[in-house]
Parts: sequence; structure tokens; C-alpha cells
Amino acid sequence: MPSSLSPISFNQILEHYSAQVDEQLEAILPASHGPAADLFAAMRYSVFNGGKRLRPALCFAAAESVAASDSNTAKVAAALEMIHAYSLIHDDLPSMDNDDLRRGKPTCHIQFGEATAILAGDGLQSLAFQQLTELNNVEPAVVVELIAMLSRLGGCSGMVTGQAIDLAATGSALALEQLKEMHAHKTGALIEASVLMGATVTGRASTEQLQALSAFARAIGLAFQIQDDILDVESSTEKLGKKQGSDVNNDKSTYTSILGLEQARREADELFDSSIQALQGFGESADSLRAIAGFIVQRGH
Ligand code: GRG
Repeated sequence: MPSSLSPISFNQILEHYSAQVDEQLEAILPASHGPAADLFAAMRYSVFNGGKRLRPALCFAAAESVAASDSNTAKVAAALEMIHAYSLIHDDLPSMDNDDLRRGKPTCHIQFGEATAILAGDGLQSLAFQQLTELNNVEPAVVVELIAMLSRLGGCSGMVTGQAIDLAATGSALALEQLKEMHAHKTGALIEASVLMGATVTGRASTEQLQALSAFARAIGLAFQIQDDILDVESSTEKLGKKQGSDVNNDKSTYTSILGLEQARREADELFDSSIQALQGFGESADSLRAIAGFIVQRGH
């Protein structure tokens, strides 16, 4: 367990990066206007409703691990957060997870209706790619690489396929390896994109550094999901005595249902250790990445 990393250090890191990405998101998503006012209101509602901005933080921290962050990092970070917001809007839809609440507030389709929620997700996805075409003084080859990374890891070789595996598995028990494969795609891929794109937009990341950052991101991506399952069980147990977490109620396999709570905690700790190990070739420039990894396995409700 990362005993040397205090939650305060992570909160400071998060606030610092959030301010920069929020400024960029404000510029991309001005207050709703014109004939499609509802669409813009729905996009803003979903982007500015209390997300932790974990993916932007990873993007900034990865940029700083190899060089420095700048206004281009903020654009890439905004693109990643818009993809994340779109995925949550679509994941909450009646035809998917059918959730009424997200971050304690009505989900986008409850607030704006299903058709507008679908369009808000579509709009956020295309705005994300548009951001990557509006970087300043970045080599065209780097722009192409960023677009390739986001389409691969956010799309059919990553998050979208993860969601499809999840849908196909509904109602049937998954073995541990299948569960890992599903989460590596569904949540891990966008986390990996956040780290790799942050480093790539600097134009200064070496192949070896990208390989190490990829190993780091894969480890924390899995740890993130395990911790999510642990929190799911803990919050349900706290609130309801003996009732299980929501994924268990939805008949979904989870790390805790397969491994049990204690073994799941050990796995998350081991993945944290592997993530730190992956950064051994980096000096202090990767301290923010290390702090974020600590937050991922220590975070509470
Ligand atoms: C619909 C194409 C499509 C994909 C959806 C990521 C995803 C795929 C669904 C999300 C389902 C879910 C709630 C998974 C648990 C892990 C997770 C992604 C939690 C939310 O991420 P946080 O904690 O969210 O970073 P905040 O609210 O802080 O932004």
C-alpha cells in the first residue's frame, strides 16, 4: 500500500490540473445557444457535473513526466474528458445500464430525454476529435498519432469493444481472465490513452518511455476497476447491512465476487507496486503520476 502518499498531495495535483482543463472545456462548450440549445445544455450538464477529472490529470502528469505540459496538453486533456463524458452518457441509457443517477444527479437522459442524451454523447465524441485538429505548433505526424491513439483506445480496439463484451456477458458469470479482458478494454483503454496521449503531444517521448508509460497505465487501469468494485461492495454493505453492490445486483461478475474482498485488495496493491515499478526509469518528473496511482488504489467513496 502506498503509505507515503497522502490524499492531500493528490487533491492538490487534481485541483491544479482541473483548473486548466476546465478552462479549456469552458472555451469548447460555451453556455447553450441557438437552435440546438438543448444539445449544448446536455453536453455542458454532463461535462460540468462533478467528475474527478482523473483522465485529464493523467494526461498532464504524463506530459510532465517526459517534458512539460502546456496549452496543447489542456486540449488533449479536454478531448479525453469529453470522450469519458460521452461514454458515461451512453452507458447510463435505458438500452445499456439504465441508470437514473450519475454523480448523485439525474443522468443526462433523465434530465434532457433519451434522444438528446444520445446526441450529446455523439456531439462530445466528435468535439473530442476536433480538439486534436486544433493543436498549435504540433507536427502533423504527432497529430495523426494522437488521433490514431484516441480512435484505437477509445473505439473498437478499446472502450467500445469493452462495452460490447460487457453487454454480451450480461447474465452469465465471467472467469477472472475474461473479466480482466473486459475491463482492460472498457475502462483501462481510455486510461492508457490518457497517459500515452499526454506524453505524445509533447513530441518528446521516446519509444522506451512510451512503453514504460503503457505498462504503468495498464496496471493502474486494472487497479482502478478493482478499487471501483471494492468501493461498490463497501458502500452497499455500509448502507444496506448485508446487501451487495450494484454490479452484483445486476448479475455481473466483479473482482470481489470472483476473488473475495481481501484477495481483490491484495491484487490492487500488487498492481500499484507494478505501476510504480514501471516508472523506475523516470525521476521526480513522474511524481505526479505516482501520486495519481496512489490515489487510485487508496480512494474512498
Ligand atoms: C458506452 C461506448 C460506451 C462505453 C462505456 C467507461 C464505460 C464504457 C462505462 C462506465 C461504466 C462504469 C461506471 C464503470 C466503472 C468505472 C468507471 C469508468 C467509473 C467512472 O470513472 P470516474 O470514477 O468518473 O473517473 P468521474 O465521475 O470522476 O468522472
